[in-house]
Amino acid sequence: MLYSIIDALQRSAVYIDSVLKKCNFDYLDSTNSTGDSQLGVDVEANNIIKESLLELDVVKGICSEEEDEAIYKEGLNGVYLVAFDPLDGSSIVSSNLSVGSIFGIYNKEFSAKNLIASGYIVYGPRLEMVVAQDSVNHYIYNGEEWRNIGSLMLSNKGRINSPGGTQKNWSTKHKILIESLFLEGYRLRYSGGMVPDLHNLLCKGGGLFSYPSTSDAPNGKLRALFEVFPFAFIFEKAGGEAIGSIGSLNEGLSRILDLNIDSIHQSLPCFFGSNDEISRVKLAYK
Ligand code: AHM
Ligand code: MG
Repeated sequence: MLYSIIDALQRSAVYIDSVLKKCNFDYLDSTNSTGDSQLGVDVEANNIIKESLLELDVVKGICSEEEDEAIYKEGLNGVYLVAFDPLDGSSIVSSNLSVGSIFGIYNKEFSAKNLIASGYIVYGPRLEMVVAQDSVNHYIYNGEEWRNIGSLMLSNKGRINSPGGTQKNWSTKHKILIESLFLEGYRLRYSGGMVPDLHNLLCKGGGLFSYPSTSDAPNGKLRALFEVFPFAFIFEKAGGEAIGSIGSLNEGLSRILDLNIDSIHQSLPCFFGSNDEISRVKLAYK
């Protein structure tokens, strides 16, 4: 059953990849629910994924970063809900950096505990897809078909540091944490697209990606349903961890997949990484 959803997303990926190769990257006059300006290609990618999912009998509903509300199908037996960010990295697409699509597949309800599979597509020099269920499978498209090239697993400790958010707005404890990793020899890798940045961590065996609470964005930037929950699921299945918080950071950081959200467009501070780096984050934020 899940296979038909993955198949639809793979077909959408090929289509969106061809659109990205041809289109311009002009902004429209419209904004999405979070208030972000929309590119024509954001809307086009959204329509491609939305239409390919809604025509499947197994899909009960969808929810997209580019739509105000979730869309439910009436009177059918589908049980799966799919939440997706159709084109993540709008701010870097015009400079031809890699961008992606992110998706989470939920059983009956859009809540972290009901997430049963998730993944992302990378539109880069190669078209790639990663799907996490029991393990994390890595596919590449060779121009004709998708090939599974193996599974992704994180080491206990990595060497990459990918720190998001405006640095002048970081808290002191966050600055100390990030600086301590650099002083130990971690290398900076941050493109501004969470798909290529987190994919790089997964392919290179680990490290830390952070998008913290900042003075200008106390709830972080990245959205729970469309970006954070799917990657939390992937990192756990790859042997790593993902922690974050809803609301006040005074309540501390918790496992992201145990968190409950109040609205579909909610954002939260988040940390993804190997076990060693996540232990350091917990200590730094204690
Ligand atoms: P988008 O959905 O508008 O593209 O924003 C999400 C992106 C993530 O891919 C990335 O990690 C983050 O925004 C980068 O933000 P910043 O430029 O503040 O570092
Ligand atoms: Mg996004």
